[in-house]
Amino acid sequence: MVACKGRTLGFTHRDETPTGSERAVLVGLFPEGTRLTDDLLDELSELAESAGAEVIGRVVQKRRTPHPATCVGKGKLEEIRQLADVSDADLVIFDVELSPSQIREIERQTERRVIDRSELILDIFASRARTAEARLQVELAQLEYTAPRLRGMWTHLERIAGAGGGTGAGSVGAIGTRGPGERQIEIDRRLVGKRVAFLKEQIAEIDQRKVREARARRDYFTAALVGYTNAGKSTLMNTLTGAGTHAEDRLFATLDTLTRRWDLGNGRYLLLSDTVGFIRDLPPHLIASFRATLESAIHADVLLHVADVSSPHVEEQIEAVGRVLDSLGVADRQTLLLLNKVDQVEDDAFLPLFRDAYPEALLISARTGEGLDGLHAAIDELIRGEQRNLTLSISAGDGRALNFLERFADIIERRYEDGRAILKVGIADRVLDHLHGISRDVRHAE
Ligand SMILES: Nc1nc2c(ncn2[C@@H]2O[C@H](COP(=O)(O)OP(=O)(O)OP(=O)(O)O)[C@@H](O)[C@H]2O)c(=O)[nH]1
Ligand SMILES: [Mg+2]
Repeated sequence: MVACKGRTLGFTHRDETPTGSERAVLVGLFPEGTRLTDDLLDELSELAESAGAEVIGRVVQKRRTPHPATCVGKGKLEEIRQLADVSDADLVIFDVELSPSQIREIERQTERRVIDRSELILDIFASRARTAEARLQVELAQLEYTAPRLRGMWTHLERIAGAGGGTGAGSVGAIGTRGPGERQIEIDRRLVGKRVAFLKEQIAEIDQRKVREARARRDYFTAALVGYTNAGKSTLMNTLTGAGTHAEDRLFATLDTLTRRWDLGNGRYLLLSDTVGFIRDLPPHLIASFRATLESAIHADVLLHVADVSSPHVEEQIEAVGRVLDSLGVADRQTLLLLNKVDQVEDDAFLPLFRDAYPEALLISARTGEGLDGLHAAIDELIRGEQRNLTLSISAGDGRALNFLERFADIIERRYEDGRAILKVGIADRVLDHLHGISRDVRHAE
């Protein structure tokens, strides 16, 4: 509940009024035929709580297509309004994306502030961003997503405030005191435009730095942890590298990338990066502006896709992560699926089912260490790859290249001629590529 203390949920740019925790009604829209079970809005509820809201009610509707003006139908909207009235709610959170005009209309009819799932996620990111880089990226995503919604918000909220509408703290009062009106909106729009341009410049600079850093790492193999939020990526990072990074049982515990050396225990090591978790329907603006943070994942040789096998939604989560990887353009990257938290699976009968469904996956526990020997072996094999025999000639003084070769290729024969090492090796194409990146003076010999 402390996450958004001092800020108003989802309204970093619309309303800066400090409030305590806000009382929220959750609304979900599901296709006809969906079985209405209690857990339908569980993830949204966790997100809302992560952002510091108190969830006081849930409303679901089955509809084939969203109502163009209000997303849910008229009767549902009235139900939401009544529920918000009796439970003294400040806020209505929709599990789907709403257009600016839908937000405006729903707010008018419910007399409550309304945010959608994307705004909620952006808000959580805003409250968690620690590094300067993450802050810039979140701010840009927020401005791009929220700015188009500003005009409607202010004009009609002014009307609500004028009519004495609205209820909870910070819902409309502060917006009224900000003096919205056409002129104010125009000024703010110009400021938003300027700020967006400035942020883009700053982020471009960071991008360039990241590319330089990635180049500097070329003589390492890199692996990146990716996966649904709360799957156990940071915990695995800690277990594998002793990184001491922050792991916690809440959504989006990690926002910044951390890279550490990961020893495979046979003289070989690689660099492992932990990064932000994914979630279904991650706002596209957020993916776009987080590209730099995700750069280490985008350029990694191997992706370790961590999934929480103890979650009843593990299959959907694996698919959602697949979609994000797709949108990042890395869907065909070499990926190892890790079904984590096996220690938490209560019914052992499930495990063979997972083995069948994901035959390539490894069952592991980042907490107990179960299955990690298998992970080491699998990574070692992946990195060294499919080998072919070649003869290479390298300057005998090139310690960096020779060391690398000893680690990641099999040296079959070695002799020295005229200050050069002539090596017959079993080597994978990828290792050879890296070797050329490390040294310009690697020659193919007979
Ligand atoms: N029982 C069990 N719990 C685990 C395991 N791995 C992680 N957890 C718990 O799951 C929760 C989330 O772990 P994190 O490592 O923070 O997850 P993450 O994937 O980094 O999450 P984000 O940073 O939010 O994307 C924590 O409470 C961990 O202690 C495991 O193997 N077994
Ligand atoms: Mg994490």
